[in-house]
Amino acid sequence: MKRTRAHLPSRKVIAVLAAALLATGMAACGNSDTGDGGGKGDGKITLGFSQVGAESGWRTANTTSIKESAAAAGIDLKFDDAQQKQENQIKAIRNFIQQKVDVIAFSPVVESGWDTVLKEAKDAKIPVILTDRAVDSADKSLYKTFLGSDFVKEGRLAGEWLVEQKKAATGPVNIVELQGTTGSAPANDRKKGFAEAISANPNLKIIASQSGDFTRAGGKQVMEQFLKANPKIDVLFAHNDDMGLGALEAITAAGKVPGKDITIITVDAVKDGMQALADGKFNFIAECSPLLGPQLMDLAKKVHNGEQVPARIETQETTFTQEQAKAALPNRKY
Ligand code: GYE
Repeated sequence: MKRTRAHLPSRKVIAVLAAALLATGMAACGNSDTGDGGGKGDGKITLGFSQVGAESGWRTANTTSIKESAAAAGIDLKFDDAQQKQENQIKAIRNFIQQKVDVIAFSPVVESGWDTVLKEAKDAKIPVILTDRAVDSADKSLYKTFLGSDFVKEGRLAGEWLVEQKKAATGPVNIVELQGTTGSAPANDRKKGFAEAISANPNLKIIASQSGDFTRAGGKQVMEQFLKANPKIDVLFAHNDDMGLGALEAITAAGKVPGKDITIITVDAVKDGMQALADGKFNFIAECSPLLGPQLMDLAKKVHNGEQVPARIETQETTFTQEQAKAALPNRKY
């Protein structure tokens, strides 16, 4: 009894203190929420990011870069994986708007069909950053900036290398092309840049071109079809390493030597691709960097603060031959 009685007043005190603390906390929360555009109230920027999926080595490295950079920059990241479906991305963006995140960033799986949801974000006054891939919206005020590679240039660099390699060819050089995800910016642009470059030599002909959806399984399956339908294939241009790696299996299974019987050109330069290049199975890679995280976090802070940012920020990239891949591999981060 004595003990209970002794505890009663202090319990009351605790209850009063707790109520007081709660009230202060809520007030603080309310204050910073107004300043934060609806964040959690802890002063941190909340970034909603809708990722395409996990279709390739490039994508995995990109996701890691974004997660690590958000943590390092003290940004509260809400990450959503759309499993390569536009409808999932639209849903994720609408959720971010409802949650009143401070900034939305996303890598659009395809180029078209974004105007409505982007307009919704704009009406909610949430700035949007395009990461990695572009949209074809005519209204450029729907997003603040686009951070990513020049995919047309990557395709062109791949094509120019081939033109140089085959400059002595006297007969037709048969090329097959593994396209990325249908309707995606990298598939559209790499196709365009490559076609433009190889038009310099009429001997270079694309005899088949189909999507392998940027995956290894897709690359293997489509390459099998190409090999069945075309007895003479001299060159494979794959829009990413993963499809090229999948195609290696199909080529070997067909009794051909990749890198010798068939010249293989890819894009990305992720570790597995670089290994295939160093091993002589690939012949050339146009680099596409997935390490967009640090720049994205920097941009998120700037647009949140209302600072002006450039409308387009291009990633710096290079190309690799077999010898250059051997030299670069030991220090390759992804
Ligand atoms: O090349 C490919 C990935 O959008 C640049 O998407 C990216 C591309 C990359 O699946 O591997």
